[in-house]
Amino acid sequence: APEDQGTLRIGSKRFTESYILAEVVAQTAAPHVKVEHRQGLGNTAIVLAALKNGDIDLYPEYVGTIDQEVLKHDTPTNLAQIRRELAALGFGIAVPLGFNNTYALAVRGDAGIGTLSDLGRHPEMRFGLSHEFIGRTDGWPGLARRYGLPQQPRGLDHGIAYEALAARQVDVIDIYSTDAKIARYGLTVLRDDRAYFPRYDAVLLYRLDTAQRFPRAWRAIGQLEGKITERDMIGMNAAAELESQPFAEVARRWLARQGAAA
Ligand code: PBE
Repeated sequence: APEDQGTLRIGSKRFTESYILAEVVAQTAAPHVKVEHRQGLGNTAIVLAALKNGDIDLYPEYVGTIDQEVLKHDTPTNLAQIRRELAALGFGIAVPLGFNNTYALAVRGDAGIGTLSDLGRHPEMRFGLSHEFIGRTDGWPGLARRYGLPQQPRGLDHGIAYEALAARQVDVIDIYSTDAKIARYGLTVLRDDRAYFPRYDAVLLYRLDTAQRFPRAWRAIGQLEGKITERDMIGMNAAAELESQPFAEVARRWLARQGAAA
């Protein structure tokens, strides 16, 4: 097989899990090609722009995000249609990693409610939602409509949301279902009883020329398919966020465990 030429550039969005997944991919490719991890470039729109203009070759993304935020569909679309529309943009999705990381809303464990519908009966509850969630079509505007929620959210950085909730500065936050802090803070994740949120299965979003340019690295990366369980991902997020392990170290340890199991 021909050698891989040049540098494989991997991007990530600005949150813990994205950094870790990009490191897993980078370390998987590293024996085959020069790799560069452009870490924490920004929100979805910014990382997507980097992919479009060729600053990066691929990054970890989520199917629901690709459907609603990248392709701007306001109702869930099937995977074949998503692939067709991505191909027209020069992109592909590959290597489903094996877990779903959905948005959800959470409250303190003592709040006494259990579903998103319950929020409609508590207009006094104060919402602190991440900026991207407030702006997205699959985020707050559609959620407020679906459940008839009257509250006005305030914008919070996801990095401080759990602490703000614990300190009772807000009563409701948006969470990512693989966040380690859900369990750490004993939160109640509100059941999506009107099935608002789509699936956010983790995949790689890549420029279609990546497979040809980096055949060896691409084949190695393909071996990650289906290997990361939800439990693995929560554990890796916990190692980074609760034990302050460096992202590269978290990725290295997970890969080492895989090697031992293979
Ligand atoms: N998330 C949770 C997604 C959406 C749901 C943070 C993993 C994202 O777009 O990054």
